[in-house]
Amino acid sequence: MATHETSTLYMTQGSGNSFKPALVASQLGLNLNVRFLNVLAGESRTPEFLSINPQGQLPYLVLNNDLSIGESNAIAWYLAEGTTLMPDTALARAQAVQWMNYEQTKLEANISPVRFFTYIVPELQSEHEDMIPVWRERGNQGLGLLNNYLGSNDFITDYGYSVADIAVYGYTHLAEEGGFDFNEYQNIVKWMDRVQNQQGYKTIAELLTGENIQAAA
Ligand SMILES: N[C@@H](CCC(=O)N[C@@H](CS)C(=O)NCC(=O)O)C(=O)O
Repeated sequence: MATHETSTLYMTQGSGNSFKPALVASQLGLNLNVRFLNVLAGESRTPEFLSINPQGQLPYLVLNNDLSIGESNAIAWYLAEGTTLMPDTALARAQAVQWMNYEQTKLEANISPVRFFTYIVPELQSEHEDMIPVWRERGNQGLGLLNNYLGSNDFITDYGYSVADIAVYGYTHLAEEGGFDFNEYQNIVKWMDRVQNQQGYKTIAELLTGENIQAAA
């Protein structure tokens, strides 16, 4: 397994995207240096952080040789490489990529902004009244298809629990905070329970505390 002790993972609290690599690290017992930036205070757009990540987004992983990786799913994938969280067949890895793209385009893309503007900064909701029902409708379409899939699949890929479950779980499990109704999605509820019962699982509140990630117990 690669050593990550001199790598730094930049994250922001409360974020389903930052939670993904943090949960991978927790479940694998990786010791990572972490730095938390306050997005609401503009810390992701300072000249200092933009010189590290020109996209100004979190999470972001800076490796000990100054190479770096953006995008939550890419960072999670990198950390999972060579571990039990990486599917072990070409087909299952392709399924993982398929669903990790689905997560970004159909789930996160809709759940994240609704949750952000209704739960994290509700004072800004009025500026997005036109888009909130659109994000909700699209998010429900995304959750509905995932729910159908999980009716006949215990995990995201045929390999079993993997980095793909963590990626899809990242924002899916926060959907109620965006007003999505899990009563409609009982297969997702059962799958979330399976994720939460995996070795080394910690909640977003436990992992995104502002402290370094500790090795899994
Ligand atoms: N597709 C990216 C999205 C990253 C993203 O939107 N990050 C948000 C926090 S959840 C952010 O950094 N916002 C601050 C900014 O854009 O300045 C990923 O999966 O990592």
